[in-house]
Amino acid sequence: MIACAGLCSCNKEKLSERIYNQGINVIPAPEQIAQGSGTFVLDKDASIGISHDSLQPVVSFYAQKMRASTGFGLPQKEDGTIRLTIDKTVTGNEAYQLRVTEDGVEVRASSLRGLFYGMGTFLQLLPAEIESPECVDGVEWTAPEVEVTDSPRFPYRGLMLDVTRHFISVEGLKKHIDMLASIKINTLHLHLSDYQGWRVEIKKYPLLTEVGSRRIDEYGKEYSGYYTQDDIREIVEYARERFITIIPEIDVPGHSLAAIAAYPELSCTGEKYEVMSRWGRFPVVFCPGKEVMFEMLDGIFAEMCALFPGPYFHIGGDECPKEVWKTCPHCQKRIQEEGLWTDSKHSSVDKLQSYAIARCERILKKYGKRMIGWDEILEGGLAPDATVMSWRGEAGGIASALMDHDVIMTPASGGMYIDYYQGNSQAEPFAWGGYVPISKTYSYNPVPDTLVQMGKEQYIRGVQANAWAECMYTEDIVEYRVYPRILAVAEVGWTPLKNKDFADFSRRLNNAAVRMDCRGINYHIPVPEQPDYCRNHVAFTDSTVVQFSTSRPMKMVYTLDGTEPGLQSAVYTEPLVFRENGTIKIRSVLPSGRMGIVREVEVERQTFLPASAEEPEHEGLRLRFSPTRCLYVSEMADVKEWKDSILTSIEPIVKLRKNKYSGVEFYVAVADGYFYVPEDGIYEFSSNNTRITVGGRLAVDNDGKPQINSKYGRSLALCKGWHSIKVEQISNFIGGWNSQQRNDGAVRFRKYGEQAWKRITADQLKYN
Ligand code: TNX
Repeated sequence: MIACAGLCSCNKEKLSERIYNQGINVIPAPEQIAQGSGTFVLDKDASIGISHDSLQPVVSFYAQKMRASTGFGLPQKEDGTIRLTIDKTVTGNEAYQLRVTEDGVEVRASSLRGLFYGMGTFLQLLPAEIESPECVDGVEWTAPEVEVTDSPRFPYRGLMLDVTRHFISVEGLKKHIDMLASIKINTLHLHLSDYQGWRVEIKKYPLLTEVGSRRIDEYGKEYSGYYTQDDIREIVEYARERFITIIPEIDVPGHSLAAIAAYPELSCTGEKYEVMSRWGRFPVVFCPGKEVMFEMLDGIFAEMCALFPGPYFHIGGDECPKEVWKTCPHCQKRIQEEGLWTDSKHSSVDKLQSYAIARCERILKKYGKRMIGWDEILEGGLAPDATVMSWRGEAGGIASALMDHDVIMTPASGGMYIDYYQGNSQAEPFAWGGYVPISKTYSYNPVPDTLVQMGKEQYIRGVQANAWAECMYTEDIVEYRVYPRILAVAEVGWTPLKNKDFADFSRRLNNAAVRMDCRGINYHIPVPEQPDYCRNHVAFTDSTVVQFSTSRPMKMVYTLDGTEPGLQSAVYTEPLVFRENGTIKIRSVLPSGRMGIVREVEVERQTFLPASAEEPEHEGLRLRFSPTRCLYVSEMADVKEWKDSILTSIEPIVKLRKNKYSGVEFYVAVADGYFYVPEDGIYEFSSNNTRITVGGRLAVDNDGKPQINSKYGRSLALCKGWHSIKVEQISNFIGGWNSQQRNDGAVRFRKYGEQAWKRITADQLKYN
C-alpha cells in the first residue's frame, strides 16, 4: 500500500522504477556532481554514524524522516552505513561533500548546516517516496553512486510570505518551513503589518493586535489572526532546527494603517480610522513629525528583536504616499528643525522619509540588528548601513551596490513576484495580475552585468521571491502560487549559472512533485491553455477547432460528456473539432498520476444574431442610477428609487475615479441602449463592470466576483448593425477589491482571430 496522498499505484510496478524516480533529481542542482556506475541500497540493516555528539540534531531529524517512510530502524552505530563528519577542510558555512558508494554514504561539512544540506541532497537521491510520513511498500530504496561537492551561489535565498492580507496559521508556516528547508532556502521573511492587519503580539501595545488584527469584509464578517509571542518563539525555533532564519517586517512609514487604527496618534491628523478591508495604497500613514512614532517603534522593535534572533530586521519603507506630510504642521516642523530642505536630488518629504528610516536604523542597531528596507528607502538618501531589497526592477539594487550597500534582488520584473499569474489568466484561478510562468522565475539572474563590470557584484547577497497575499484567500492558494515556483528560486539562489538548465529542471520537478504530494502541498500543475487564443467560451457558426498546450510538456486527459476527467479518460493528442455544442473538461497529468485542476471550456454553435431593423434615434445611452449598496445583480431588483439621465459614453458609469483609494462609494447603475457592430462576425467581450448583456445574451459576467482581471467574457455571433446592449455596474467591494479600482468602465470587444481589444466608443452608442 502507498501512503503518500496523491500517489496512486495499485499495480505491481515498483515505485522506485517509475519514471519520476529515474535519473538524478536534486533541486537545487549541486555545484558539482559526478555519477558512478554503482548503486547504494538503503535496507533494514542500515545504520547511521556521527563523528561528534553535537551532530545529534541533524541525525535525529533525518533518521526520523527515513524511519517513517522506510520502516527501517536506522540505529546509530559508530561505523554506520551513513556517516556524518564535521570536517573543517570543507570551506563555507553552507558547503558540504557527499559520497554515495555501494558500501555507504558519507557526508562531510564544516558546520551542522552543511551536514543538514548534505543529507538533504542524499534524500533527494533516494526515491521520492522517502518523504512519505507513513511507511511505503514496494520501493527499493536505492541511490545512484555519486560524488557531490556543493556550496551555494548566494548566501541569502529567501521567500517572503505576506501574512497581513491573509493570515497563515502556525501549522501552515511549519509546512512551508519544512518544504523550504528541503530545497536549501535559508530565509523566511514575514510581512507582519500593513493597511489590512497587524499580526504580531506586542505586550507593551496590546491594541496593535486587539484592534489592528481585525477587519470587516464586504459581507460584514470579521477577518482576523495574529501570532502570540509564544507562537513566534515556536515558529522561530522550528525554523532554526531547519536552518532557516526568520526576518520580521514591520512596514513603516507607509502601509501602517492597522497600527494607526489601534493608536490614532501615530498619524498626522490623529483621526480615528478602521483597519482596511480593501487592497491598494491609502494616504493615511505614520507621522514622522511626532516623537510618538519613534517611541512606539522603539517599544515594538525591542520586543520583536528579542523574539527574532536573526541578524536582520525589515522596516518596509515602500510606497509611502507623502502628500499629507506636506501640510502636516508636525512634519513641517521636523523638516525645519532637521533642515530637510528640497534640493536638486531629493524633495523635503523624501528626505523626511529617509530621516524616519535612519532613525529606525539607529533604534535597531541599539538592539543589535541590521536593517533591511524595500528600494524606496533610497529616495531621500540611503541610511548608513541599510540592506536594500530591490523590487521595482533592478535599478534600486544596482544604485545601492554602487554605494557599497548589500542588496537582495527580488524584482517583480525578474519573475520574483509569485503572487502573479503562472499561466494564462483565463485558465488560472484569480490572481493579482502580471504573468510569471516558472520558466521566467527560473531564468532570472540576480547579478546585473553592470555590477560585474564595476566590480561590485559581491554586494548582491542573494535573491528572494515575494508571495503578496491580496488574492491568496486561503492557505491552499498560497501553496498553489508558491510551489513549484519557489523551487526555481532555490535553484537561482544556489546553483552556479553554468549548471542551470530549464529542461532538466522541468524533468526534476516531476520527482519534486511526488515529494510535495507526500507533504500534502497544493502545488501548481500547468493548466491546459489554448496556445494563441485562450478563452473559456468559444462560439462558432459552422465548426471550430480547439487546441490545448501546457507551459511545460505534459500529458492531458479530457472528457466531452461533462464528467470529471480522470486517468482513464481520453488522452489529448490532437486539436478537437466541434460542429455542435460541447463542454470540454481537460486537465494535466504528472508522471506520478497526480492531476491538475480541471479546465472547462464551453463550445457553442450559434447563428448570427440579426441586427435591429431600424437605427436607434438618439446618441448615447439611458442611465439609471441609485446610491444603494448591493453585492449581487439579483439585489438590484429591490432598488426602488432610480435617477434617470443620459450618458454619452459607457466609461462614466464608473464614477469617482479620482477618489479611488480613499474608499468605496456604494451605488448601482444600469446603462441601456444599442451598440453598433461594424461587420458580421463572432465577437468576444471583456469588461471589469459587473455584467454586460448584448442582444439579450450575457456577454460578460463578473457578478459576485472581484471586478479586476475579468475572465468571464463570452462570445457572440453578431450581424453588422445595431444590437441592444445593457451595462450593469455595482459599486462595492468584493474579495477586497473596490469595483472601481482597476475598472476603467470600458466595454471591450474583438473579432475572433484578432489579438487587440477595441473599446466601444461614443459614436457606436445610441438609444430610443
Ligand atoms: C507592491 S512590493 C507592494 C505590496 C503589494 C504588491 C502586490 C512592495 C514592497 N509593495 O504592498 O502587495 O505590490 O504585488
